[in-house]
Amino acid sequence: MAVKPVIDLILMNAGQLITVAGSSESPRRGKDMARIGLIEDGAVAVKDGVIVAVGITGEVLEQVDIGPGARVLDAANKVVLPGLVDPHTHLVFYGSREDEFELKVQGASYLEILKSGGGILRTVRATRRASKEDIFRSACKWLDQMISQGTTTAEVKSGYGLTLEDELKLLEIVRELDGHHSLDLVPTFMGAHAIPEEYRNNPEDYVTLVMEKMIPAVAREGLAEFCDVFCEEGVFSVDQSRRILCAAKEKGMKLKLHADEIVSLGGGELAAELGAVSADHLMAVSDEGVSQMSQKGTVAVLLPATTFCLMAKQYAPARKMIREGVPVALASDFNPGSSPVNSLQVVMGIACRQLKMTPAEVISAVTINAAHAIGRAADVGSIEKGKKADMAVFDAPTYQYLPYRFGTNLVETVIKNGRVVIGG
Ligand code: IZC
Ligand code: ZN
Repeated sequence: MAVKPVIDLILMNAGQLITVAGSSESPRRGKDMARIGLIEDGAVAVKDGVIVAVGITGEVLEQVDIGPGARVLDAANKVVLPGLVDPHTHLVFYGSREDEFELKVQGASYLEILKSGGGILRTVRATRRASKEDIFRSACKWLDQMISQGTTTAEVKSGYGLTLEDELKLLEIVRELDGHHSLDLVPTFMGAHAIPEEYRNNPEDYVTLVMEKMIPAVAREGLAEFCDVFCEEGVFSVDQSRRILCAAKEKGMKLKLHADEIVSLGGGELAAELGAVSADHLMAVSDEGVSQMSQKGTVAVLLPATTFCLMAKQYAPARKMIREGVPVALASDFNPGSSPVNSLQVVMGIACRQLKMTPAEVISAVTINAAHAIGRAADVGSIEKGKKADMAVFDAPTYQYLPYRFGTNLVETVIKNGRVVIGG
């Protein structure tokens, strides 16, 4: 008889264990987005931070030996999900912009504020002035808030430095945060987040700086896995975005794009053309963009909390994307301007109501598809043997209850790499 693994943690009797298993190779699309692998009376056994058995509690108990001192967690009447994955955040910034929020409530637009030197550029000024320690401390606070709400892996973009030194400083902070905090981070270089004030009259020179100085330095230091560009009217054109992303691709970075957020420029098409891993936002994506993304398997990372915070009318066409086979993921877009929201539970609630995604589709979108959007699907995003033991336990009778009960943190326990980091 095979030797049973001696486990150090078991979570058992779960009312609903949602595994989202079976899609580590490629993201879920179409009707498969609603297949979430529900097990009633479920259990997960963990050894050295890795999942070793998943199934009905009685069956899992037969397959393992519970080691002395092992943690035994009872999840009766609870819903257990894979640790949530947030594939789009801008969390290394300093300061806040609640005064601009007040102006927006009174009718000012996001792009008008940016054009007049506010918005991203204001946060750039505050972030350049701040010390590394201050930015680190502020980001730690955001990460604490995120993990307490069930997020165990997140992508983080630079983009509030906009000089070689400041962009490197922000990516170094991301690296330090990843080592220091239990939440796992995936770094993205986004020097092309805005044209900095000092290049206002010669934006092409800034594009050259990004391509010829910043990207090679970031690649040399191994500070970012992805490169992203804010392709938007008045920010970076489609042509500039293409050139920057091609330079990054040449240096071995994977690609993302802020695409068709406010104005329909063809960002979805560009992301598909370049083989980007994801195109994000897509509120104004064209039919052609959706069709090309479907053909290429580009993940659509939708950010409905941003649409909500911008008080915009037009949400991304999620139903059309799912119908046409585009893999859909969801993210917070956490940033001090267009989305001061770092709770994926809030995003899930908005996604059901405004994108008309079902609770099951939303769960695929914040777990396995989100993991695919940041190249981590082999390790996280589902509860299955061999994957990292990242799980969130919610005080909820059913999985549908999660997006239904909008605005309250329902997380009771979070397990990261097999360790209880929240509750328990
Ligand atoms: O600070 O406004 N959209 N980048 C692109 C942002 C929003 C962040 C910000
Ligand atoms: Zn963004």
